[in-house]
Amino acid sequence: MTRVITFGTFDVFHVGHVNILERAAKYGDELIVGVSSDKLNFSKKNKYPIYSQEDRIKIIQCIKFVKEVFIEESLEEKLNYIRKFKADILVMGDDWEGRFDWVKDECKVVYLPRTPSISTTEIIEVVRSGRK
Ligand code: C2G
Repeated sequence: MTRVITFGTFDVFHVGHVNILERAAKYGDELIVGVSSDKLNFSKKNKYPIYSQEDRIKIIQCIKFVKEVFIEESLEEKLNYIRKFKADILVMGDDWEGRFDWVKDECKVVYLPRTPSISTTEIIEVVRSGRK
């Protein structure tokens, strides 16, 4: 049984998020997802996500290739989450390339290319500007 873990905010959920979850799931038998808390987002980006953490968790729980979802409270807790959920592989998008190599003693780390041309930030900009 191979367990895969990944992390993200998954705000304004879009196909780039589906793609990374789908590809991550293929690395093992079970995919566990850490959804970053509203507080963690505020500390990282100085703003809160558009969707609340409860709604973001609910969306991820509905994805058919996701086995388990939990709240990620801190980036530094990664190793503890990996141990707690007995993950064998950590998968992240390549915008995080190298950033989590420090857990490599505990589990394999894989960075996957992001889906091009879509991001939460861009969707928010388009909606705010009323651009068509
Ligand atoms: N992603 C992707 N393609 C996109 C957009 C996002 O593959 N076009 C991936 C990211 O690389 C990431 C995941 O989707 O692996 C979630 O992205 P975000 O919601 O932006 O997550 P982030 O705020 O980077 O939080 O501990 C790490 C953090 O919790 C990650």
